[in-house]
Amino acid sequence: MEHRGVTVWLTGLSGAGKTTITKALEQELRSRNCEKLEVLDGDIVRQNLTKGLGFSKEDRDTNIRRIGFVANLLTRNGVMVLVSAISPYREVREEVGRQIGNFVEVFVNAPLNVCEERDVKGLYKRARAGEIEKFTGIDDPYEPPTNPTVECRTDLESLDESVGKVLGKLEELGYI
Ligand code: GGZ
Repeated sequence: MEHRGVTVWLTGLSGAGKTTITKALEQELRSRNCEKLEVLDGDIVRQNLTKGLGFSKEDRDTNIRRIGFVANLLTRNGVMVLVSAISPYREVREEVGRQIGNFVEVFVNAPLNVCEERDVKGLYKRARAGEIEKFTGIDDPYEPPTNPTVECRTDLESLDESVGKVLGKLEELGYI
């Protein structure tokens, strides 16, 4: 299937479900023969493209701008890019969105207490114990999108429902 380039940007707290939705979306899009597809996951990008950056506002903004730069290059070459990063600051998310243009913002939303209960990697526990500083939601801010293209309430809806919402929006906007 040929499609227009677009960046689908998933933002939300650690443990909200960004990576899970991204993987399911990738699988579904590939099964629909969407071949020009690339995933940029914050966790992995931080091991190479943005290696060495920490979690100060400045470093997080640099992380997001670099991811945005690469996503923009890919998008304008007709690639569908799935970005998964906490991206806690509204201003830089919006800046990157304006640059890319073909930009779908997905707010992966689960309340902090739910993310903390899930604590898939045990990071919240470590943050509460003071072993990790500047942990988003604990002692560092998260600014929710004011007008996301799609909102997935992962505490209230199933994975299939969340993925279906994003796919539905991509269809509605003519990207797939
Ligand atoms: C938030 C942190 C932190 C702090 C390490 N705050 O859920 P994860 O574990 O697998 O993914 C998180 C990842 C955050 O990287 P991002 O590139 O998405 O962040 S940002 O967009 O804000 O630049 C989390 C882990 O790294 N992690 N320390 N202090 N998340």
